[in-house]
Amino acid sequence: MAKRRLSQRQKSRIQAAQHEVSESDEHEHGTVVSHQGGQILVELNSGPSIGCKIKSNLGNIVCGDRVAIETTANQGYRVLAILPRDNLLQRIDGFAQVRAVAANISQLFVCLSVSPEPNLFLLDQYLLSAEQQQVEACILLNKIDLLDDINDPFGLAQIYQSLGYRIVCTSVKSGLGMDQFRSLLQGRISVLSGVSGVGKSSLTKWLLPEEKIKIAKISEINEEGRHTTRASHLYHLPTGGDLIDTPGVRGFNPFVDNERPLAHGFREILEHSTSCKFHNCQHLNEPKCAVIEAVATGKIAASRFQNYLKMLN
Ligand SMILES: Nc1nc2c(ncn2[C@@H]2O[C@H](COP(=O)(O)OP(=O)(O)OP(=O)(O)O)[C@@H](O)[C@H]2O)c(=O)[nH]1
Ligand SMILES: [Mg+2]
Ligand SMILES: [Zn+2]
Repeated sequence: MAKRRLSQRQKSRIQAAQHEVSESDEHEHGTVVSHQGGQILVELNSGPSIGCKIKSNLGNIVCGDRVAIETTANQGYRVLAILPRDNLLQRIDGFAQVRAVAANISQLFVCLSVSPEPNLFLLDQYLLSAEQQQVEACILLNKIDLLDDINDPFGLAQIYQSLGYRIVCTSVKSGLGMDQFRSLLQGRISVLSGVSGVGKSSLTKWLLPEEKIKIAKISEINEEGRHTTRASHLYHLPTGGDLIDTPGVRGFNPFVDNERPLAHGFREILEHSTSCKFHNCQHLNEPKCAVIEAVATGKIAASRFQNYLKMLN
């Protein structure tokens, strides 16, 4: 208990110090455009990009973070503080540690592809994160050149369009849907996320042919990507807007804000839950549960409800 109190106190002290730095005019400000190992690349508001070290105790720093910088004694640069964030996408890694994915974003593209095939549980995990952080989410299905029939592939439109999510189908190969994709990026800070091999870097490279961006074939044995992109990178687009390409994930275990019920990450469950008998209904097996009723009558897609239950566990 004593240990926890101390660490809380330390935390507030660090936050107060950071707040002081971010309010002061003494330090230059910039945006993190990449982070690899202990080094981050910061684009200063005054123009140039500089490599920076990070002051200890700052916690996770990610692409999109706005930071305050100081010059060190040996003419290097160091991040002193992270400026207040509009939002922060976070996941829990395999070691139960909270990992930041990107900060201050306006749009999350959950990237799926024809091969590897879409994983709807992963999609719902991303959508939950976006709902919790109040970030607009868009579902992108890439590699549609591999499909014979492009009429509602994988039944995505049937489930997700009616919930109000935009679905964009693209092919980097044939160019289909790419103009729509580009127009959605204008004036926004967008993130491309999803499993390895769906084509996140290919989409980025299509927009920025001059950039050195690594792309690699998926494995012929298991049709999985090869985790080609190792670190996130924020790019400025010539047509306006910024785009963050991220490394492919195996899974995305979202960091859930315990203050809010999980149903807040599922639009239709949240909507129906207002008619449940109990205000704290978890929609498991409570009597007069409007959510369970809506699943039974097909108003809520069974896969969405299954994924909700899976996450609740
Ligand atoms: N047929 C087809 N293949 C594509 C398309 N887009 C990308 N690919 C291929 O998919 C493979 C993986 O592409 P990447 O862009 O490296 O995938 P990624 O999502 O960035 O993968 P990670 O960096 O590992 O997360 C490459 O062989 C690409 O050429 C497409 O629209 N159609
Ligand atoms: Mg990549
Ligand atoms: Zn209920």
